[in-house]
Amino acid sequence: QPVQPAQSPVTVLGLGLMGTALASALLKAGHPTTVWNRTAAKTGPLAAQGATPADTAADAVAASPLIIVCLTTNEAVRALLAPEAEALAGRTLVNLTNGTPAQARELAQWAAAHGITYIDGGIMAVPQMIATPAAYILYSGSDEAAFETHRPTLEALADTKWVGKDPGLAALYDLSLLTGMYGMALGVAQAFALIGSEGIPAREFAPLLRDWIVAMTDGIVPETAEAIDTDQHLTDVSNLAMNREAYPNFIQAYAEQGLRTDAFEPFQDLLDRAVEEGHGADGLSRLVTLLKKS
Ligand code: FVH
Repeated sequence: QPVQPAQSPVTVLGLGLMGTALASALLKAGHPTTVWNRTAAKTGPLAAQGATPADTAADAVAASPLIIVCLTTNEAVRALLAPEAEALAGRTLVNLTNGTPAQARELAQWAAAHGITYIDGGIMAVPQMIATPAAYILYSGSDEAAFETHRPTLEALADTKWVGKDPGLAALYDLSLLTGMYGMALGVAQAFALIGSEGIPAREFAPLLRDWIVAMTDGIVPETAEAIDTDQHLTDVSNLAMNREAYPNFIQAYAEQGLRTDAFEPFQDLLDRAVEEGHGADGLSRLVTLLKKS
């Protein structure tokens, strides 16, 4: 049976920007919330909201059946929790620290060896979005029933999306989504740098850029997915041979306008390789296969 949110105690380890937002959301949802942070002063504002600060990580772990950890890195998580394995046994550990699939799998193995239920998570939100409808958190782990037990509590943080029983999957989804974001952020930065090279105000250009990116995303994402899943990359829209010929204009324009070109040069290499390997008639979806190492 799912644990009733208002009755379920939770511990939050790590009170950085994100951990503080998580603990605050749990408190607002009525959970008795125990908090611990390496730098103890950060517990103050949460204590004022009703949280119970713990003197040690061990005390914090002992306070709740559900432990949420959100530190800078998984290396820090390992270092913090290794001495607490015995205290964690029989409890559910939800790790919302950003990391790789391999790190999540390794932590899950460590947890299983110590009788700890491990759920990995990827937060698709910034701290200010926590507990708003725009936020969601991806979860994965071998014990789906444990996730279901704690889901009502975790829903206080953000919408929950279960992605599978392999503990590495949440990190895989998380990093894949963030990869799309970083690629877009780089494109947005270069676009503003280019338009700004002639003194055009960013605010004037922003609506055009936004609408263009939204329209392109709406087309490219589903079309690329279809092409990958059917292994049909031929296109009558914008093929790689054409893009290869057009792309030098971009690099040249960046240089002429006084911008750095290095962030965008690798794309030319990719286009060249695609055409040289005989994929000139294919669309941009073909690049996915060229990004694989072998
Ligand atoms: N902030 C964000 O927008 C993103 C959104 C998506 C998810 N990320 C990930 O969340 C993890 C934590 O991020 P954060 O924003 O809370 O980060 P900081 O504010 O820098 O706080 C870091 C906390 O980690 C503690 N800590 C670091 N190293 C150790 C350690 N060796 N032992 C114990 N605690 C450690 C740190 O403690 P202190 O410096 O205050 O003593 C903070 O509590 C992260 O994976 C993001 O990628 C956030």
